[in-house]
Amino acid sequence: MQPLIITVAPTGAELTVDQTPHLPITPKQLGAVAAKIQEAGASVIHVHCRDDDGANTHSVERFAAAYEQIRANSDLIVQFSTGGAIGMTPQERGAPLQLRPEMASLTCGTVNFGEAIFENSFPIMRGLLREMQTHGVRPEIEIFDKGQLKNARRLESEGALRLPQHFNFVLGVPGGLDATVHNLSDLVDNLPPDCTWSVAGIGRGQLPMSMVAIAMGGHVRVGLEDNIYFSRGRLATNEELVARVRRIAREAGREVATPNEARTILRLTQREAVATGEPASRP
Ligand code: KMH
Ligand code: ZN
Repeated sequence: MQPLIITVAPTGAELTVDQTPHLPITPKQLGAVAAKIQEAGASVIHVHCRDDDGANTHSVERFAAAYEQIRANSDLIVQFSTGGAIGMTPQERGAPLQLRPEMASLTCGTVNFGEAIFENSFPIMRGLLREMQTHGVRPEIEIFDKGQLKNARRLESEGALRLPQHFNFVLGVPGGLDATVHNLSDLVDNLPPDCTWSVAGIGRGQLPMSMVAIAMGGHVRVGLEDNIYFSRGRLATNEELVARVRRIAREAGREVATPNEARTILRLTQREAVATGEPASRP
């Protein structure tokens, strides 16, 4: 089996510092967390930004500062969120792509999200994919529900999305598929050819989904964006969640991927040809 890629989503858009003191908010805090999670075994960081008060922001300046701090403190693959927070415009969500991170998330369809709607119509998805292509950014396809796999294939057939890519199954969001072994295995069975995959189980689904993915040969996303508890009633840090997955994987005979090994597995060693025609190297 391939080495295990552990992605960390350390912050997200839904949590507040009142819910957990371990949420990295500022660029400096994100840089410090990046060093700790890489040391613990992570190879990818999924980035959301906040302002100093903890409010969600997708400002290019804030992402630039976060990117700089993460780069200064780690060699992690940096993946920006284009999902942002509920209520952000598609333009806001796509603006930080001009900073040319190696990857960015792309949710492949609209989904209920608790009491809200996480909107990803075809025009929104096509627009974000165009921005990614312009800036040489590789999409990670986020799947919250099974029909979203079909949406990805439609985008491919239109030429808006090049496959194979890396898919992340986000399971357990109220409004999306539950975090069950059956659902995960069904999604994996319906993955387009040659694609790699990871699973992000929400809340108490995070640990069992990670264990199943380790056994199946897939990859794992952990982090406070998806789950703030280490065990019942005990708040987690991002690095503790990584370290636990690494321990379990090692017992199961899988070592974790270094960031460069993850780049090879995810075929990130060569950037997408950017719109100017020149393939660009990593920053
Ligand atoms: N905060 C959610 C509405 C992504 O990062 O691409 C969307 C989200 C997905 O977190
Ligand atoms: Zn996210």
